[in-house]
Amino acid sequence: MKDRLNQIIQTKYKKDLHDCSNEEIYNSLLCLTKETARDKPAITGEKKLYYISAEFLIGKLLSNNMINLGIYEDIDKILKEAGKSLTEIEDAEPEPSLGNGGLGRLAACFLDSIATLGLSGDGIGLNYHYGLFKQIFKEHKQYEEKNPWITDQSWLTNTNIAFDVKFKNFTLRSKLYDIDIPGYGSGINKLHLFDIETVNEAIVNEGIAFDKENIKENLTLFLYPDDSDRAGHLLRIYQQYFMVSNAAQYILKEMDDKGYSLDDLDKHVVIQINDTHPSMVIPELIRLLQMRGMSFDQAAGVVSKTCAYTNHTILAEALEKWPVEYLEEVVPDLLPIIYELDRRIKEKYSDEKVDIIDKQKRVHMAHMDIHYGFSVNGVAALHTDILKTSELKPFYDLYPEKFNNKTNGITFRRWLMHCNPKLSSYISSLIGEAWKQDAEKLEMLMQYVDDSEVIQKLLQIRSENKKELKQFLINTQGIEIDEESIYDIQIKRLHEYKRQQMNVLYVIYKYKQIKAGNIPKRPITVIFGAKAAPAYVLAKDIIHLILCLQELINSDPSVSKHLKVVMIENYNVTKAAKLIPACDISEQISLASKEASGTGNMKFMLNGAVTLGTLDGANVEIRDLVGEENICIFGKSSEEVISLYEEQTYDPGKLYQEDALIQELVDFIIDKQLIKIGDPENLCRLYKDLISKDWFMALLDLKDYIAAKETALAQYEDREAWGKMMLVNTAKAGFFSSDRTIKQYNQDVWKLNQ
Ligand code: 26Q
Repeated sequence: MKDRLNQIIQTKYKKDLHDCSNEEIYNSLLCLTKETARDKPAITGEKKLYYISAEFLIGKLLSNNMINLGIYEDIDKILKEAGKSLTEIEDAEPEPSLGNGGLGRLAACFLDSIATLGLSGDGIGLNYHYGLFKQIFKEHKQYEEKNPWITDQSWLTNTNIAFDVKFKNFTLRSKLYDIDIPGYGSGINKLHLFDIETVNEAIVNEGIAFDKENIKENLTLFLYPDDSDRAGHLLRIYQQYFMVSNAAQYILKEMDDKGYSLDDLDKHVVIQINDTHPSMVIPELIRLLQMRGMSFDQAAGVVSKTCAYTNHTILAEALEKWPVEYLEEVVPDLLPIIYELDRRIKEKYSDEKVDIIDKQKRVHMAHMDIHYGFSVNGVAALHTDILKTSELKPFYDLYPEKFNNKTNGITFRRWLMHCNPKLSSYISSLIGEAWKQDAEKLEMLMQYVDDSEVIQKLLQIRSENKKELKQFLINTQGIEIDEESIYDIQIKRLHEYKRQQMNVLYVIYKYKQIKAGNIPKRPITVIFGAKAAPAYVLAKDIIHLILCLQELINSDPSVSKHLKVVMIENYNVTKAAKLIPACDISEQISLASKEASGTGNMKFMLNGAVTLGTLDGANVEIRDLVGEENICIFGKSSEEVISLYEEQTYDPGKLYQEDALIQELVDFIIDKQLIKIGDPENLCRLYKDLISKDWFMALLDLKDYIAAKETALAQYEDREAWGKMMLVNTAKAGFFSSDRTIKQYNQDVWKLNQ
């Protein structure tokens, strides 16, 4: 390894390792890692999975690829001997932001597990040049900039594969780039990212503004650019169709290359449709099969046995319904097929709720997936239950056999071995290395639950990780936090249903308490990290409030000794990996029934944080695993929330009027101290929304939340007992390995290697 690295460095830079800059070492390691992957066998099989997704939030790849290829430790040692630090070298790697959040990160974890389990399965998506925007804070507000990640040397490998994709008014030629996905101790799968030949990075102006109508040059520039107007929606349809047409052509090409008959498509191919973004793959495949001489009946039949759909959301506004008129404008060739698919459903079922095309001439993408796919799954037990009993009930009544649950998971290679090396090696010193292949073995840690030496060591590792995070925040944001304080962390996309605003109201509560002389036993650091969609007004108002409070509190010496607020700028996968191992309290406080699963909750649990959460998504399963005494649960249940929506009786104005504390906290949003720091328009709008609408019921659970958080903070003072909770959380996290999730998908849905 050492010789090869030196050779690469010599050829590239004509110097020795210890004279190289971190960037030069990074480029050399990139080369070495790609080369090592090339020497590993491709994973093959009679049947192959294609995981089609508009998002793959892969994060930085260097360390993870080295871990999976089994060269991480050698390289780490070689670098240390030359006086270099791998952590600093990693800083030179740009992070691709090819996803928004959970759904995209899940796809990346799945690729890791699919390869690790030796299953033949590739990802197919788009090669966004600027990905999701980079978040910048200016004057306490979020601004968006492009996030370029494709440099001369990158993980992308050029292929010679290209297809034509025909739109209404023009045809675009694609260009395929591949990224190797090495499994941990196994072979290689691929992530296929399609691009357009004619993409033009130069058309992006200030921020992330660009001509939305210039499809030939903009199609692969950004992930979901602002979709608040018609041009934005059309661009999104262009992207989706471009992705799935390439995917379908690629899949059929591989069938041909392997000499399989298209009649047997379902025996050799399974397609997982990641939310509805790739749903047009169904009509597109039918169209292509018809062009190859198959009848509509046969094509629809075989495609239905090939496609499976995963639902990631219960928020009605996030379910895609495209006006027929939009599809007409972009992909007229698909419409006769969609009309026919819809006609067959209308002929068979009289219930309008299961129509594909509704009375307002909108195509319900999820409905098409359910009728013409063989599997529908939710992403946590509670979520799947809600789909069956309420959101998708009419479909469950028609096809109970299609519905199944696959509780999400995370790859332990990235979310423990890489991000928390100290905890990882301590675990191995206690129970051996077998947990790395079989995560359920972490349960062996339970034998140490009463061993105070082990508990002390866990507490010590946590405090070392907290010191590292403190240094990171000094370096990156110039904010100094108290390493002895309790680190309370909420990191996820900004959305009203996730209720960052409720956490903010807690911060206001604590601020007021401290001002009134009720000093907490120990300082508290409340950390947020969140991007808001550029056109999501209230989400941006909440960010504004957090940034204003950060200034007010951190610059008031009488308060900042006891309470600090940190809003992480440009929260991303790399930052998550630094925050999670240092966390004491994991905030998972969505309105019950609204968070399909959550996966951050699993990452925190695995690293030994204690969850403060509602009984929502996978929190329910976390509670079942760790037991009530090792988690802090509060708030109304999903049943109660669902009935409140049904009865339409929730009235935040009443809660505000009748409860002095709620009133005092909400009023502070427009207190003159904050108005002086911030923008009255943003603060007033948020204030008004909370007392008149509060669609995600932050005020409903607020008091319960404050009480639960106070209890958790008090529990923290019994360090030994807290250390035990940490141990139980890590020990019981094995279930949330994405290896388990993928084994279940394979057993119940994909049936590869059988
Ligand atoms: C839809 C229409 C128009 C524009 C954008 C979209 C859009 C984009 C992204 C809709 C949804 C998404 C992403 C959804 C997502 O990340 N869902 C999360 O998926 C995770 C993995 O299953 C779950 O853990 C989270 O609970 C869920 O919120």
